[in-house]
Amino acid sequence: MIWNDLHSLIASHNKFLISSHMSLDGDSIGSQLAFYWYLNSLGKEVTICNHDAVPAKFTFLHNSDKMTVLPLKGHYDVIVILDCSNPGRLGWDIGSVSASDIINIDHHRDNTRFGTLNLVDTAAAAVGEIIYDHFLNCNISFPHHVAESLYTAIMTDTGGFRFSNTNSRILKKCADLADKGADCAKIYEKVYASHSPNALLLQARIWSTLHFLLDGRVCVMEMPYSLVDELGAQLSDSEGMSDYTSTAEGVYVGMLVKHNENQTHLSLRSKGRIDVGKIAQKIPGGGGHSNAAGCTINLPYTQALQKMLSIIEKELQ
Ligand SMILES: [Mn+2]
Repeated sequence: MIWNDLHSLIASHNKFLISSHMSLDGDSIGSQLAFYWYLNSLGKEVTICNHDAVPAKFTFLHNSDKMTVLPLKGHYDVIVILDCSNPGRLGWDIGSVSASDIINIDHHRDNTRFGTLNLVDTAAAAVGEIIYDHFLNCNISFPHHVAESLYTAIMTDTGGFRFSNTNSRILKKCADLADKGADCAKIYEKVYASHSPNALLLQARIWSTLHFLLDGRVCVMEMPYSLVDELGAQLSDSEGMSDYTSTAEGVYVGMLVKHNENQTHLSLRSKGRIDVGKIAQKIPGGGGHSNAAGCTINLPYTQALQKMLSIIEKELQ
């Protein structure tokens, strides 16, 4: 029984490092903070360290100020990796930390089971849901700020309860989290309705690049990374823009393409039957969910886009 294995592994160790993927999102932050509270409540020594800082819209979450960025310092008994399908997405070398165990908790179906203990539930809407299940299974009661972290994790990974992973099970769990103190309206406002003026200016510039390709079946928005600094915005201010690209009628695949001179990152979105996770996997290091995925191509924008379009064209045949 995996819950018991997790429980006894935690019980027999003291120093823990928690980390997640590059470009932190609501699930990676919320689940890290919930696990941080959990390990602390068991009297463990816990460090959270990630490649990237917490985006401003998530800093309302309790203990988000405890989330540090690289470099890693010190020795750890156990590394807990959350919401990360493979170590390559961490942005740091997992081999450089001599921990005896790696706990891998994730819901990505392309997870490589890189841990010494793997808790991968591809049916879960978010890692926040898996951690909540663990708390329920072990009869662990938690303070309201943990309810808010878990609710934030699930809300963001369901696209604000709009994606196809939203169902009665998820809504019931989120209702329970509201009962346990999660302030739904506050969390919505912090995450989705609080923008800096520069963030909106950045989004306006990205909107202005919108165009359709492959007979209207593909929608593209693009952004040079330099635009973020130019407008005094944050990279995370472009997050969520990719979701709009798959909303137009007739579009099968949408993408937000961020690029610098030699490298291009594509955030792919789809509705229904087109599996962008499989499309992203055609690029080394790429992957994700069926309707939301991403990959990085080491080519300038125009060439990278061409490469992706030829993959999509075959997929749409
Ligand atoms: Mn997730």
